[in-house]
Amino acid sequence: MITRRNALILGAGGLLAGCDRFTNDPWLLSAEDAHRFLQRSITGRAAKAREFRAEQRSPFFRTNGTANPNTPEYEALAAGRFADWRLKVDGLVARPLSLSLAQLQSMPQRAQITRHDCVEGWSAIGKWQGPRLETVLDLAGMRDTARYLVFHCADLLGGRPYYESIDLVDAFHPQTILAWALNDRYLSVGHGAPIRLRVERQLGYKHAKYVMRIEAVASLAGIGGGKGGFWEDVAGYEWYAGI
Ligand SMILES: Nc1nc2c(c(=O)[nH]1)N[C@H]1C(S)=C(S)[C@@H](COP(=O)(O)O)O[C@H]1N2
Ligand SMILES: [Mo]
Repeated sequence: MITRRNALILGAGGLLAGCDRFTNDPWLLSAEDAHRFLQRSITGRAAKAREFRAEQRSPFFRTNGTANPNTPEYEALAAGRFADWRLKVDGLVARPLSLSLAQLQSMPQRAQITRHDCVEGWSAIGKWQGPRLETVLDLAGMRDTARYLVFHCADLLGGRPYYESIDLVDAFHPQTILAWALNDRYLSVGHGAPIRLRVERQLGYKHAKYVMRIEAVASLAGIGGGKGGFWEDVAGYEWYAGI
């Protein structure tokens, strides 16, 4: 997995070579992407990602990265259909939380049909459902010093814990949800059961699967390799992976 990505990044002669849709220069964009670029500069980060109709969903939604964390702890949780799984919310919050899947499911829910764009060059459209991250953060109460949220995952990739982080603009964005369902079914293990982050304005690697803990922090410096995410640390991917 890492070897394939390394080959892609190092061997292909530069980061994202050939993927002109990721450039920041509007003159190099296709008409559709140029329009989106201009729209984005007018509406800013509060703009919503495009949503689709039910019949536009992809017949097959592939998995990528870890398809099963395969640790004894995760196996035990999965064997019990995640009844004993708890989402920890801690760090710079007024009230640290430990939430069951049932509690997350009993909160107000948001469903959205969006397109997942992986940096490796594939996309898929699916319907995601779960509570808004904002609902959970309001329960915990963010302290004034919190600037980022770190998503700690159950899996290791190449021996390193997968993690990701976002800032508070994306944390409170209306389409940022903790999804437990894909296409009206419980998430499969491959797609990140029991919950995965959906942060629709950013590329696929930001959408942490197997989330175990959400930590509110003032700085990303002390976490992992310090660059705010697994791929940011190991391959120099952008921390803000906007699309
Ligand atoms: N915990 C964890 N989250 C992860 C990954 C991973 O390997 N581990 N891979 C990322 C990447 S690169 C992508 S494209 C998506 C893939 O999500 P999917 O398997 O549901 O298609 O998950 C992201 N989140
Ligand atoms: Mo990806």
